[in-house]
Amino acid sequence: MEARPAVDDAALGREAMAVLEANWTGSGTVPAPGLYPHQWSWDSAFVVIGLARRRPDRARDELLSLLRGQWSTGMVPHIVFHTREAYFPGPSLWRSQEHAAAPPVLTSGLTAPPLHGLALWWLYRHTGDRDFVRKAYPALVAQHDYLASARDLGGAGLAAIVHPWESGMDDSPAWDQPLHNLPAIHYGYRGVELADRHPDSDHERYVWLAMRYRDAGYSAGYLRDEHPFAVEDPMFNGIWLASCQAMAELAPLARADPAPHLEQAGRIRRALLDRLWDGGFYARDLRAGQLIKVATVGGFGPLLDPELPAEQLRAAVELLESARFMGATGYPVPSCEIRAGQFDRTRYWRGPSWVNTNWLLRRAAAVHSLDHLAQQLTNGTLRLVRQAGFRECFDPFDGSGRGCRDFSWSAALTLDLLA
Ligand code: 9WN
Repeated sequence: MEARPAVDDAALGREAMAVLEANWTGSGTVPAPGLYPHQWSWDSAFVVIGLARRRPDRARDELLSLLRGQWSTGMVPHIVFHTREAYFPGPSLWRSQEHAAAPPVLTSGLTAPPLHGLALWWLYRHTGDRDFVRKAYPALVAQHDYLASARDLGGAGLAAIVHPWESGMDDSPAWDQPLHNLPAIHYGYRGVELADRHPDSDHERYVWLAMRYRDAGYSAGYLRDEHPFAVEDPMFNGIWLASCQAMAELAPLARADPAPHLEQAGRIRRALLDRLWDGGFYARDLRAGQLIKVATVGGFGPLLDPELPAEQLRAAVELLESARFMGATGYPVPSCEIRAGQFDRTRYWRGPSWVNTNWLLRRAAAVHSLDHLAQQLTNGTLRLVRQAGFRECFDPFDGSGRGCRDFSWSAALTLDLLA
C-alpha cells in the first residue's frame, strides 16, 4: 500500500482539478496522459458530471467536443481522436473517414454506455443553463434513436453491445463465454505491438471483432444478421434508462415532448425484468440465447431506475451488500463477485474497484433514498483516492492503486463526491 500524506477535502479537490487541467488538451479531456491520449465517450460524460459545479464552462466544452465525433446515424463513438498521438486501435483500424456517416474528425466505429443524457441533466441541475440544454438535446435524442433502431438486436427494447469495448468494461468475466464462442481466429498483427495489459488472446478477439464490423461497413443489417458478438448488458441498459429519464426532464426546456423518453424508459425497464432478471441481473448472450450467469458490478446497472420494482431492488441491494460483493472487501465495489472463479483482484474489470461504478451505485442509492448505502459508497471511494491517488482502479481488499495514475474520471467524480 503506497503511503500518501494525509490530505483534507480542500487539498483533495485542488489535486483533482489539477489532474483535470493537466488532462485537458484544449479540445477535450483525455482519460489519462500516455495510456489513453484521446477522448473516450463515457469518460467524458463522467468528466462533465464532475466539472458541473466547479467548471461548467469546461463541462460544456467537454460534451460538445465529444459530440463533434457523432455520426449522422446518431451513433456517439467510444473514442474521438483529436490528436495525432498513437494509440492502438487507432484511426487506421477504424477507418472512420471512409464511412459516409462519419464526421470529419476521426473516431472509432463502436459506441459506449450512453451516460450523456444523465450528464446533461446533471449539468443543468447545477447550472440552470437552459440554452445549453437546447443546444445539446437534439444530439442526444439522435443518440437514443440510434440505440433504439440499430441496436435493438433482440427486438425487445434493449440495446445490444456488439463488442466488449462498448460495455466500458472490456475484460469483464461476463464476456468470457461469448468471446470463447467466436470462431477460431488467425489474425496476424503485422507490426502492431500488443499492450502488456492484454496478455491473453482476448485482445486478438477484440481486434478481430472490430475489423469484422468495420469490413461490413458498420452496417446495422450485418449486426442484426451476422455479427457473432451481441450481448444485452444490464449496466449499458441501466445507464440508458437513466438517460431516458433525464431526457424526459430536459425535454420541456428544449420545447420537446417528454413522453417518448418515458415510453423508451418503460420499454427498457420491462425488457430488463423480462430478459435479464434471474434472482439478479445478468447479461444475455443473444447469439447463444442464454444468460451469462456470472455476477459482476454490471448487474447493478438497473438500480439506477427509480421505478425498479421493490422485489428486484431488495434482492439487488442485498447482493451488493453481501459477502459476495462489498460486504467482504474493505473498499467498495469489486467489479466481479469475489467468489467467482474468474475473480482476480489485480485485473481491471475482473475484480478491482472503480470510482465510476462506485459513483453510479451511489447515484442509484440516492435515487432510492438508501442513505446509509450512499454514504458508505461515498466514504469508501474517498478513502481510496485519499490513500492511493486518482488511480484507474483499486485493489478492493487493501485499497492499493492499480492501472494508470492521474485518471480523469477518478479525479472528476471525486470532485462530485466532495461537494
Ligand atoms: C478500450 C478509457 C477506457 C475506458 C474503459 C476502460 C478502458 C480501453 C482499454 O479505458 O478501455 O476502450 O484499452 O482497455 O475499460 O472503461 O473508457 O479510460
